[in-house]
Amino acid sequence: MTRQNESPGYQMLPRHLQTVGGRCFARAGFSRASCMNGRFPRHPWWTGHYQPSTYFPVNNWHPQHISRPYHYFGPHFPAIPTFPWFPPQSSWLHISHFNMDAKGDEQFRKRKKGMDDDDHRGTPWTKRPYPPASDLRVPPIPGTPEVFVPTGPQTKAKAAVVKRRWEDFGHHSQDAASKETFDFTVVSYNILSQDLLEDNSSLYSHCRRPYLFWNYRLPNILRELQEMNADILCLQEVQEDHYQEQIKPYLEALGYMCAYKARTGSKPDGCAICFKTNRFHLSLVKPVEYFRQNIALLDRDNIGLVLMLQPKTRWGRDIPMICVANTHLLYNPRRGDIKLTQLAILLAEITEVAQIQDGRFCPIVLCGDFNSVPGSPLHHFIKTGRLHYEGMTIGKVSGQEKYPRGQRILSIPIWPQSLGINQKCVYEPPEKVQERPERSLEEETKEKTDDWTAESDKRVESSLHHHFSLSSVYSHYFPDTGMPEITTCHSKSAITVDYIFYSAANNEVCRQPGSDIPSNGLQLLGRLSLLTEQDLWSVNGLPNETNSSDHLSLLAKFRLEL
Ligand code: KL2
Repeated sequence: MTRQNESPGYQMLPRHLQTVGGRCFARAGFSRASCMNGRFPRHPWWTGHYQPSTYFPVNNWHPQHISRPYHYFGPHFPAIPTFPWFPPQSSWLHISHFNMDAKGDEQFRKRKKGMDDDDHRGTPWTKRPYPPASDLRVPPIPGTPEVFVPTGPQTKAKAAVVKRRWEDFGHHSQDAASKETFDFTVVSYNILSQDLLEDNSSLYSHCRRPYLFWNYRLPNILRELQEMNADILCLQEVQEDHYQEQIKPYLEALGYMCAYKARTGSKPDGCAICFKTNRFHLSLVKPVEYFRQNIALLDRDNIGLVLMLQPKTRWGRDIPMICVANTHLLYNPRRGDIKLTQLAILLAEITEVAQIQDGRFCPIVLCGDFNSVPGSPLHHFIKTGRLHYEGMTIGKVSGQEKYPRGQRILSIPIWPQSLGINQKCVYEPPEKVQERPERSLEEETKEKTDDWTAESDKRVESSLHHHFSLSSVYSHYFPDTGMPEITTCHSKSAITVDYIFYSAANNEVCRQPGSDIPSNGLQLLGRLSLLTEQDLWSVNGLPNETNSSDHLSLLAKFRLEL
């Protein structure tokens, strides 16, 4: 049997792609493994993994040569054009008409159909080839800490820029100058995994094709990380092979130690937390999986990662630890029930490691892509520590959609007791869980019909709580114009979904009631400003020539009083 016969999806491809090979376009019945092995080339050129071509010297290279599938070049043209490892150059700006062509651009076509299937457990992912880390030629890093975004007409040789400003709040804390303090910076950045980019190519139809290749994006991402020079990096959508072979070695050379948690299931990306070894000792690594074999609700492969870090100071006395958590919650806009449960698991895990004494917690920094917008019930829950969800539809939880499609009402409770996590997002001792055998919703409702306390009971039961007092580094709207801040921008949306939450020093909740013990919270000293949607479209949205993810990086500076 031929491969064409094995896959109905494959037969649907245009003739040239049936023989050229490359990515698997139909996940069902046509695994990546079978796609990448056998007679299919190990280096599909359009994924950005290039074999050097003897016909096509680097200095004659022109981006237009890779703007079309190679069969357009005719039979005498080299089969695999060269796409060398080289830094972004302004000379690239003379490229014309690099927008992706919808018709015939089959190599970037979405491989699987069905809306929101961001997390279906599919066929195993097969590692694709890539140049080794030693081949990386990252452009020299200019001394300026500013991050630039180019703008202006595509044909101009010199790009205009939209600057992201450093917003300094340090003046609030001048009295702290006399105290012993520990200042540190944190980045949260969804770097857009190449695999997801190719899976969801329709989101990037506004982009010039060369900017979507991994070999182009990687040096930009690494340069941006190096420029920000943060003490802690919380990265999402880090593809495992890119992490192991390129990102981790590069960051280690910059003085970071890195921890990584891959998604469960078939998607090849995960979350990383990297920290400067001259600033912190690593005390604990806690990978968090949201998938549970026996709980139908938790059938998705998202993950989180929690680190306990001990600041290194010259005083060398007992310094409070810092808990750093990073996650990428489920994308599916309709499944707020799953998102809330994933968040509850992460909060329960943080509670386990961040509790110090008397119910107090060490300072917490919670970063990530929460796939929920500011003001949504999920965001409200993180910030206020409570959520009354009775009668709320699952599609409303994340606020991603103006007209939410998930119409089912959140069940009470949202997750089954067998998860072992109570409504305060804390792991419950197993005895407690056993004491209260699981009842069906009908049973519970029937029991309570005649009970005069039923209503107030229901209100308590349909409320979520958590013990942390978290503030958001960003305010989500520009105070002068009221325009929303944007953290992710592509063809289908421009919204905030990324956050850095932290235990704020001025929050009384961080303090034991009536106690003189210092609050142990963090003071926000500054942040790198975000942009409006208009700013981003003025530079062709994301990713673009300079910013190589569909998210912006978030950067904050904190102070810990010792
Ligand atoms: O919005 V994201 O992009 O936080 O950057 O998180 C998810 C989405 C990521 C991981 O699942 O993949 C993207 N439509 C739009 N984006 C999608 C879709 C989809 N159907 N599926 C996955 N993603």
